[in-house]
Amino acid sequence: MALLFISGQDRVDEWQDHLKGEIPDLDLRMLPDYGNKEDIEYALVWQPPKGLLRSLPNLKVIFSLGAGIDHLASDTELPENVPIVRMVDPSLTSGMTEYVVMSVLNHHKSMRLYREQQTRKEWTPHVPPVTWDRRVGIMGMGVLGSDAAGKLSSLGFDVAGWSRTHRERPGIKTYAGTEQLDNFLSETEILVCLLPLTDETTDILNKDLFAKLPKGASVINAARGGHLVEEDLITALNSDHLSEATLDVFKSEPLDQDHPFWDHPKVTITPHAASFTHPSSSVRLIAEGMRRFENSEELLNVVDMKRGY
Ligand code: NDP
Ligand code: OXD
Repeated sequence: MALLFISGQDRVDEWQDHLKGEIPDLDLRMLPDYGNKEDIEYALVWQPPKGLLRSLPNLKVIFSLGAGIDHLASDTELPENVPIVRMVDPSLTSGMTEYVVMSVLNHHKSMRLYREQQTRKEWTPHVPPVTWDRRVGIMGMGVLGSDAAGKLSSLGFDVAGWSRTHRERPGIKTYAGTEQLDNFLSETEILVCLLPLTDETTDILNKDLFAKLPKGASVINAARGGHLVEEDLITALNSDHLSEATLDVFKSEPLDQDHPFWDHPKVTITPHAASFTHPSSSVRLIAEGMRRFENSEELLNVVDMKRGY
């Protein structure tokens, strides 16, 4: 079985070792010399060159190296009728939950202010509310949002979640659809975005949405840069309507050297590093997906391309 592997990362050797360890008879192909197009039956990819996947006549399944599939959906020439399986992996989920919990705690405990104060040798404590009086709102209650919501809730935070369809989660207030978005926002002090990037969610973090958050609220975007209207965030921070933002993802990555976010005192930046897909755990899911396909069993975590995620 030939699998074409296209990685956006520089951990190619690690991936190779784990793939071969998990699937010993795997015929692993990589760009640029991947041999006969006819041989390729599976693809495991991050940001493949546009049109490439469609040119593989015997492709059975596309595995996305990421949970998000916007890197594939932006290819207008994707093959029709080839299922896309997205990454749902415990290591990716726990990494994201760590990032969200860390960022929420940083906002909750005023860590940005303390870092600033330290540069002035200033000794001023800020008393946070108790966690059960701190309202955290998570946009996107899928695999990642639900896990983060559960962990934040067990730390005592007052957690709410917003999704497209209604989701019941024990101990979490849940809201769904555009009709319940305003209520969700009005009760959110720390907003976390974990939505997939689709036509409906592009530019969703904009000035109208920020205006619906209470004054002093903060924003954490760990999903995609395409969700955020960057200049609207800067305006909301400069006017003190929003207190701070932690951003892992950007419209254009790497973030341009001249971008105003770099020097903004209320912005914390990480370089699309909220979480990673670790080969040691995720190759098992790829092997399982291939096994399922070969045995005509139902594939798991297949993307609904009409819905966009
Ligand atoms: P899921 O598909 O499991 O969850 C998506 C959630 O978003 C669902 O709850 C869904 O609602 C909700 N949603 C989708 N569209 C809308 C809408 N229009 N309005 C309201 N809610 C909506 O995705 P994951 O949790 O696995 O991943 C989320 C995203 O996180 C990925 O798409 C990716 O872009 C990003 N990500 C970023 C990483 C990083 O390192 N920065 C790492 C990994 C992922 P419903 O439940 O009703 O379907
Ligand atoms: C993902 C990512 O989508 O790492 O998994 O961004």
